[in-house]
Amino acid sequence: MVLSALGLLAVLAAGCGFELRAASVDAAAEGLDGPDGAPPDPDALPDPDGSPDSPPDAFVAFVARINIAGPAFVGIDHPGSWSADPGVGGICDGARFDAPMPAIPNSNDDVLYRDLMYRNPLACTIPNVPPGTYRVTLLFAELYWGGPPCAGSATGTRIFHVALEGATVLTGFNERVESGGCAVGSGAGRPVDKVFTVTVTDGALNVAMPVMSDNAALNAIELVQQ
Ligand SMILES: [Ca+2]
Ligand SMILES: [Ca+2]
Repeated sequence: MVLSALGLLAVLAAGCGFELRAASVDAAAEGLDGPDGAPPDPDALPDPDGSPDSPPDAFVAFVARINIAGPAFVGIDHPGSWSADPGVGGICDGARFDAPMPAIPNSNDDVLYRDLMYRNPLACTIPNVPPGTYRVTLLFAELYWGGPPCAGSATGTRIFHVALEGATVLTGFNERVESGGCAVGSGAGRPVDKVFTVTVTDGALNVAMPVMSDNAALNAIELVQQ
C-alpha cells in the first residue's frame, strides 16, 4: 500500500510541476512504535517464523511546501523541503515582488519570505491535492510598506481577507501593523505566519484573498495532510 500510494504521489507531482513530498518514512517509522512508551504494535513486527505477513497500512500524508516566487529551500524555522515557484506562471496570479535587500529580520528562513506575489485580489491554487483534512500555514512578510529600508511609507499598509476553499479564515488582516513594520533588513517588522485547518474535497486547495486596501500578498505556503 505504501509503494502504490507513493507511486501515485510521484505521478501527481510530475503533473503539477513542483516537488511534492510524502511523509512515508516518518509514517512508516511511527507505525513500528506504540504511542509514547507503549509496547510496539505486534502487527508491525515481522512474524517470528519468517513467514510473509501483510504490513500494516501506514498513513501517507500529502505534503506541499511552496516558496512562492522563490527557489527551492530546506527550511530551518519551517522544517522540510520547500519547492521552487516561478512567481508569474506559478501557483498564484498577480505580480512578483522581491525584497530590496535579502535579509529578513527575526527569521532563519529569509529565502521563503524575501519574495512574494501580490494583486488585488490575489488567488493561489495548489493542484492535485487528495481529498482530506489539511493544516495550512500561510507565510507573510511585509516587503514594501513600513518606511526604510522598505520603499513604501511608514504608515502605508495592505489590508485583506483570506478564504480557504471558499470559507473566510482571516478578516481584515493588516499586514504592516501585525508585522510591526517593514520586515526587511534593519526594519522593525517581523514575518507573520497564520495557521488554519481546512478540508479539501475537489482536488485543489484554493486560496482567495480579497482586498480592502492596496494589494494582498503571500510569500510562501505549506500544506500538510492531517
Ligand atoms: Ca517566497
Ligand atoms: Ca478547492
